[in-house]
Amino acid sequence: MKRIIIHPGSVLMLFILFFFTGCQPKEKGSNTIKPNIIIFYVDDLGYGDIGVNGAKGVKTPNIDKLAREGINFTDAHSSAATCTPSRYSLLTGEYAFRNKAKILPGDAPLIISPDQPTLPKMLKKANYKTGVVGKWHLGLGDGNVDWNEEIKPGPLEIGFDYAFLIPATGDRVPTVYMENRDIVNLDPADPITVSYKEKVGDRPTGEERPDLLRQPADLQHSKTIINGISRIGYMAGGESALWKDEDFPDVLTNKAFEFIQANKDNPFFLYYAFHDIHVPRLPHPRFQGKSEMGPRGDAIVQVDWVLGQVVQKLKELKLAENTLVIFTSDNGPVLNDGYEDEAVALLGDHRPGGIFRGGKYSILEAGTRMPTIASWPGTIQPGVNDALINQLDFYASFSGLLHIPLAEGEAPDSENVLPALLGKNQEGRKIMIEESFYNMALREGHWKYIPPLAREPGFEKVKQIEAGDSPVPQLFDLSVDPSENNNLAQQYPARVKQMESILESLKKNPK
Ligand code: NG6
Ligand code: CA
Repeated sequence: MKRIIIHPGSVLMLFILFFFTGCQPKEKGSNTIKPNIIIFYVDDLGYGDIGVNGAKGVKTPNIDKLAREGINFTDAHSSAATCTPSRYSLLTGEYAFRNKAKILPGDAPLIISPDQPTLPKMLKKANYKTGVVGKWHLGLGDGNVDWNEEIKPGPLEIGFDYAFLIPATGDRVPTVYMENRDIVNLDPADPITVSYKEKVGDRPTGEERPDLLRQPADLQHSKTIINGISRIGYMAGGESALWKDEDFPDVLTNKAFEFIQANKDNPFFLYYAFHDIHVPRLPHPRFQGKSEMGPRGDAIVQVDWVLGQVVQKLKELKLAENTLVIFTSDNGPVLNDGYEDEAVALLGDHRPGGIFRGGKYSILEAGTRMPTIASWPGTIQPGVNDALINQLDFYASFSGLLHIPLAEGEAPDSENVLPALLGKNQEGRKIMIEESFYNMALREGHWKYIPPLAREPGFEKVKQIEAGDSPVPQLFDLSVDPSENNNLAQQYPARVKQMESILESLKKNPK
């Protein structure tokens, strides 16, 4: 019998090798660890809407577990207080205002150019497979989209290998799914026509038949009635392709499972963009009544369920320790955003923005300060992190992690905050713009400067959100006044002047 002699040194070497590599996949001949990356992007979820951040009236056990086993960020921001701009920044690493990105109609052209560098394109350089599932709202086509033909440019032209989309939002037509470049289940004999200008086809509108509505809607949302809900925009045809809003969690999560399963043996990036908790809030019947806050709270329960399902799937496939999960939201909370669904009436003592004032559309902190969790079991040390970070920064941080150099001008506003993201320090960025529906503010550490803006009250009147603008300059010290109650502008005129000039120069040029 042959004796195998194992040198004690080689056992040690093996041990060291195992200790440092774990089971993370590595490129041959390189030391780069390539975790799978999943970004869970909730829509309109506020800082205070999750249990770990003080939610009342709704329980979020899966989100809380992710936060306890990962890092809960207290000063992490979306780039803007509305959806399209935030998504634009997340995928390009560029402030949305540089591209004049605003909330888009459902038939708008794609606002990211196929020539532009993007986060998924950068990840593909590191051999990632990239997928997006859920709400898109970045426009599709080049200005005259025909929903019955191949739709492009779209996600596949800007770096995604796979896409299963809600093309715009849940409250905008077309109310159909799109997979890669095609509308799902479309009958060619019943083609889709969409118009944001005039009525097309014979579906009743909310203005004509309010009696058919499950949720009363404002004028803007009173166009085509589909699934008992009137939407923004007109749509004819496509009957066999219509979605049922209540099925979103199951349909989208199954698509995410398929993508994860198909890519379990190579690094993947999944951008899971929830429709929840945006209006219209129509959680699946099994989640109805599961919170004390009506449909808005039940939609949060549904989000929590989806997160739990995907995390469980990662465990089953033995991918959990090799996956960096980020959970966050695109803009602050809103109660009544066009439909009456009891969000205001059933709020109780729940504070959707936590201790922060404002919400969706607003220049106050709750507009962009997002519930944000990063988890990478075995790599990230659990904790709470107060670093100032922005979703813009995922781009440069992941490129740092994967050693993919950025070209000149690529992701121009993105900063590598990887040490904070992985919990190694609490140092984020020093300065940052916060963009609201109307205005732009500057954060410099714990200081916040909001330029004066005189205008008629708009959204806040209807939506019960404080827009936060004022005809006079505002300066807040968030370290002692996180709720932005005490305007210090008169007390610190030099600081106001200095921050005003930093803001103006940053608006003109990145960094
Ligand atoms: C607004 C809609 C609002 C919502 C929002 C987009 C009106 C009056 N309001 O214009 O209901 O759809 O756009 O939300 O039409 S977001 O989260 O996608 O930015
Ligand atoms: Ca949103």
